Amino acid sequence: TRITVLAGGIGGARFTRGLLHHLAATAPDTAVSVIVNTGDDMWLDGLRICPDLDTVMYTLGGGINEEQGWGRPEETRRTSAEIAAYGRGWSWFTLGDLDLATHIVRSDLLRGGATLSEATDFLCRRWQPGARLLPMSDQPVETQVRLDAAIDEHGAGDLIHFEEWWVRYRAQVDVTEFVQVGLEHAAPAPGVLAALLDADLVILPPSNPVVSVGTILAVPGIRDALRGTSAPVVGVSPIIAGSAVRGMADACLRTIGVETAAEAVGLHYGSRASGGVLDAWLVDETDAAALPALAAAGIRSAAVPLWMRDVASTARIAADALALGRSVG
Ligand code: GDP
Ligand code: FO1
Ligand code: CA
Repeated sequence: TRITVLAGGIGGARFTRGLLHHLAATAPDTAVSVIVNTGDDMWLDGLRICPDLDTVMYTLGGGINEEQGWGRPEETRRTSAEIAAYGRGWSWFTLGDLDLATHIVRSDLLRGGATLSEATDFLCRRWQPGARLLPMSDQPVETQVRLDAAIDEHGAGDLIHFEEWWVRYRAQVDVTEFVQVGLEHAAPAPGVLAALLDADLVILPPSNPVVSVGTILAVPGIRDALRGTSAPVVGVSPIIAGSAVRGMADACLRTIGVETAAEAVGLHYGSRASGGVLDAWLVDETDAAALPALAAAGIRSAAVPLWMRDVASTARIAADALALGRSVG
């Protein structure tokens, strides 16, 4: 059996860890591929940083800083502080000293001519994540946000990197749009389309629907492959009881005019029968009132607990997503 997941950072990584845990106990010969958002990637201090790829790799490989959700446990910020002392880098974006080794190795490989897919495979040889990690594209695609008003050294209407808006401004300043710079030169990375077309089940985990899954779907060819696959496509809501749970996804949804609600996000993805990408949508038990509207839109749904409290509770969510997938497939 082949299962493919479209993931951002923390939400996608934690869901996939639960999925692998569930599969290890029930269907150990299942092959899982994870197509990962690379729109958050950037060059910083001469290094290629891939936040979502690294979060997925460390989470699945047992090397994640659990409290923080990204980076490695017990890192020091000494190197970051030294770079800041030179007045270089982004003082508000910290690269831990252990994480820096990953960026150094990846950047070395890229400068030597490797593709991002090849560099990712190389890093995964150490971390053994238990799933195949596929960057959405080997070409750089950068998510930028357009500022509504001037702030610091930026003017109204300027585009800044998504991570600057997210980390420096905590998504607390208004933006008018998200722009994926480089999309027109981007193609799905090797293996991405096959992972969608040859899958037995495709899962949209509880990742940010705008800047994680939305960015992956924007890569030319990916949305069509998802719409065209014979596999059922099941989504898991990243919104519980009108809240984005962890992080500021509500600010992203507001910007694109979608309410922060499980029902609204499900309808935003839409049913495959009517131009969207979903066959089924798993919502939290507290969002059961969304079921009739989803059914009316042609999306099969079910309401179960969706808090990823630990690996065991997350494995249960993955089992429920698989069951919902089987019910449409
Ligand atoms: P990022 O790249 O680190 O922001 O990670 P993702 O895009 O993969 O996922 C972030 C999203 O995960 C957040 O916006 C939340 O909506 C969602 N999320 C986080 N924790 C939970 C949880 O316990 N349950 C559910 N259902 N969603 C969650
Ligand atoms: N998130 C922060 O809030 N502050 C940071 O300083 C920060 C550094 C960082 C370094 C490497 C990495 O892989 C991730 C990092 N993150 C940091 C997390 C992160 O980039 C974002 O939370 C997500 O990409 C948002 O989608
Ligand atoms: Ca991210």
